[in-house]
Amino acid sequence: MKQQVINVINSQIKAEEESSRLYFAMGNWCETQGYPGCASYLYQHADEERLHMVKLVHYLSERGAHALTQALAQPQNNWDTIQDVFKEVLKHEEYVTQLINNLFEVCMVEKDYMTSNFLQWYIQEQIEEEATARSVLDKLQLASTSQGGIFHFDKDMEALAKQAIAAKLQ
Ligand code: OFO
Repeated sequence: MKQQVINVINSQIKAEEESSRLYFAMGNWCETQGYPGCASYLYQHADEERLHMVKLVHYLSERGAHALTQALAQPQNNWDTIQDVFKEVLKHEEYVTQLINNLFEVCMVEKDYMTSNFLQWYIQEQIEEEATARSVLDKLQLASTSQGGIFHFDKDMEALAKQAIAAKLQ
């Protein structure tokens, strides 16, 4: 594998692990603020991001390269409102999409077609993750306008978390 491709995959490994820690910190904040459903949802999202990281690590090993276990940035730990949390989830997923696009571009320039093929899974995942983040934010904005809306929103997030966990076990 070309060193340039190995380097960008290693950067993505770090980014996925940092995403996992950011969502974990968000889940923890939700748990302390009385949003248990949002906490479950964000904790399971943190687990998913960790799996995205592990998938890249195994890919490098399969190709005879070495994935690095790296020092990570301290994530944000506090937010003013639950709306701020989910606005940031969407912003973060859009940022990850940029990273995946750049990664794909490097593979094309380096003519690493195997890696670009492998990255299709991540491209598809980003379409889904951005769409989910947008629909969660829409629901939250709607819920914020009615009395008791946030309580029901939190229950819906619990259900979403359960669905995602059940889908993983299939
Ligand atoms: Fe939420 O994204 Fe990983 O890849």
